[in-house]
Amino acid sequence: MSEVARFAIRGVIEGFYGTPWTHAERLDMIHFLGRHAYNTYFYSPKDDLYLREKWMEKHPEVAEREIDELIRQTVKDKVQFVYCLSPGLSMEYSNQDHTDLLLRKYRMMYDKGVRFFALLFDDIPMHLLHAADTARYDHLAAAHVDVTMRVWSELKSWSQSIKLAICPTQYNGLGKEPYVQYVGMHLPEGIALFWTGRFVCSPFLTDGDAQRFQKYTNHKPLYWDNYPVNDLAMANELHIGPLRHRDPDLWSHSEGYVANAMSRPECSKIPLITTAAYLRDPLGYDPQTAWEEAVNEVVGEKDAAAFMRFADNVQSSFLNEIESPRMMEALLKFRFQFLQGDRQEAVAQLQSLFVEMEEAAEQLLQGMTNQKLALECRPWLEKYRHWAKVGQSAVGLVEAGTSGRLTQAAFHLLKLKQWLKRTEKLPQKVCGQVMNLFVDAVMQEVRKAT
Ligand code: LOG
Repeated sequence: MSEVARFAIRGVIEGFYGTPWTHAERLDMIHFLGRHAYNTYFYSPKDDLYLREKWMEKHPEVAEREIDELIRQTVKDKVQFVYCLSPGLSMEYSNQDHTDLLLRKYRMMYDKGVRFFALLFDDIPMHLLHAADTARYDHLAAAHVDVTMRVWSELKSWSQSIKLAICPTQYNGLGKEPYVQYVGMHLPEGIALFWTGRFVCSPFLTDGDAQRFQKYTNHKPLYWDNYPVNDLAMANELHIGPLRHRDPDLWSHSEGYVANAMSRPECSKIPLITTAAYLRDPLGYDPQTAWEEAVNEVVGEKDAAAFMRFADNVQSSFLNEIESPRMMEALLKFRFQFLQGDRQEAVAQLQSLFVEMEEAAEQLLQGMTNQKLALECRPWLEKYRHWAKVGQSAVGLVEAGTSGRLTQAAFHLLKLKQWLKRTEKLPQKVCGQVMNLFVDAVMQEVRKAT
């Protein structure tokens, strides 16, 4: 009988830069993960001081109590809680006191029942920082192996069933870069190695790359997929599109799959539901179907159709090559009809598209059932509404201009310029370049005519 296509670790990491989830959001997310057959939650917001900058210090009491509650929630929802520390900004790897401080924090979590830990060395300099370390180690990889092995042996003395994952400093590429190859080859297979694929944000994750990674590092990768996260340079993109381009056999060539989420938890749920569908049945996964189901679930029946209209234009990400596919199609059809067919009909159709677009925006802005989602999406919804106004003015201009009503045309041109100016002030990515191209084409015609 064939093996069930199942990733052993099906996780989400709160691993983004930016405002960490609130305690209530975290509890809700853990429950959500359990419901969608995820089995692991990695607690690692980059901006939680006590996990990174102040990794040596104990969590404040309030945070400690909240962590207790999170752990209890994970038990209820059958999700493993992974306690992650990122000590690399200041840790002296050769200093046993530092290792002891790290272990002290792990031990506090162990005493609360945590059995899965992670040591994250991402986003730190690729070289040794302290004189004591340069005296002791040849390179950063040797230091990381040494400290990891000391931590590992202590963890194992607490319980044989403890798990440990490492995020190497070089966490993307091919796996044969000297640092990661050294780390992989010197750590036992039982310690999992995070890898984001060829790039920090990898458009494709392939079976072939996973197999090569294993050959070079002697570890199956534990995928850290930087989708739907939208931090730093991606902050103007809202990643509510479905997961795409992850190979169907990845599960058999990896230790597991972990999605890095957005600091907007409600928005994150949409792509995370599609990801759950991929993790459940990688071969049968269909992004569009999974996406529609996810939108229905998170948005609710009342607003799902309007939201889908909006979301179709909010797909800017490294996973998606065609932005605003339906809008693009409609504009291409318009150009064809306008030049070759019934002009009036072409204009009427396009105008109703932009009117419906505005109606959808208004509906979503004025009162979505899922109010939290509405709040998180608001800047993108506003931008969407603005594009609808731009579109209506542009079509008005085309209509008036081609029928020789010049006063009307001048009015629409003014409106178009005003709306365009306002729209371009909003940095959120909505409609990709599709609307700009359309407006440019209209303006070019105006220039020709005057
Ligand atoms: C960080 C991650 C961040 C992500 C996307 C890893 C392993 N680490 O470049 O915390 O959310 O990129 O910006 C990262 O991906 N580093």
